[in-house]
Amino acid sequence: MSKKFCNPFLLAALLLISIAGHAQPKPSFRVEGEVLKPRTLTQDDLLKWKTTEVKGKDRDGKEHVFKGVRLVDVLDSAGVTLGGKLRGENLAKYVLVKAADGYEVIFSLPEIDPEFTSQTVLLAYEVDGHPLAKGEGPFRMVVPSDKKQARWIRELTTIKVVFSKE
Ligand SMILES: Nc1nc2c(c(=O)[nH]1)N[C@H]1C(S)=C(S)[C@@H](COP(=O)(O)O)O[C@H]1N2
Ligand SMILES: [Mo]
Repeated sequence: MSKKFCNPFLLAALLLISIAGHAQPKPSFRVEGEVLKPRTLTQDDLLKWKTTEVKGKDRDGKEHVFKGVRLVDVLDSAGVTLGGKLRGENLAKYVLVKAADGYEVIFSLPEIDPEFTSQTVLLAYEVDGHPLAKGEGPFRMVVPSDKKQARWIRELTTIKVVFSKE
């Protein structure tokens, strides 16, 4: 080590910077279960993908613009049986989405797959140009085609593909 780096103040500063850098892990969610490639994804990962915007009426009764990635693209990146592979016994799989508070909702694969439906289920990280608020984000499901917002799960933590056949 060169003499310059033996300065105790400099060492302390470097140590503090490195602790600060690790103290706040990037928010992420898991994709797991019946998938070829289980993975943990952060917003940085999602920003590399095609973004989608959808309009939806939230519980305040007003329309908002939500930005994020399509749930189908998240599942596709983990190797889920979609598109041409979504037939036969694969139709007995469903998607279980879990939140930090223990709330859970499910989607069937045909509800998400564009070969079956023209609706978009969005994994959102922004609303009206702002990151989702604490207690809502950083990741939230937005399902504009549902007349009730019960599946608009806030603080999403896990997406698990489950095979319902015993
Ligand atoms: N994480 C989480 N998301 C959730 C819920 C919940 O309890 N936990 N409730 C759902 C229900 S039932 C509704 S109606 C909507 C709107 O809830 P809010 O009125 O509390 O905003 O959020 C949905 N998303
Ligand atoms: Mo609700």
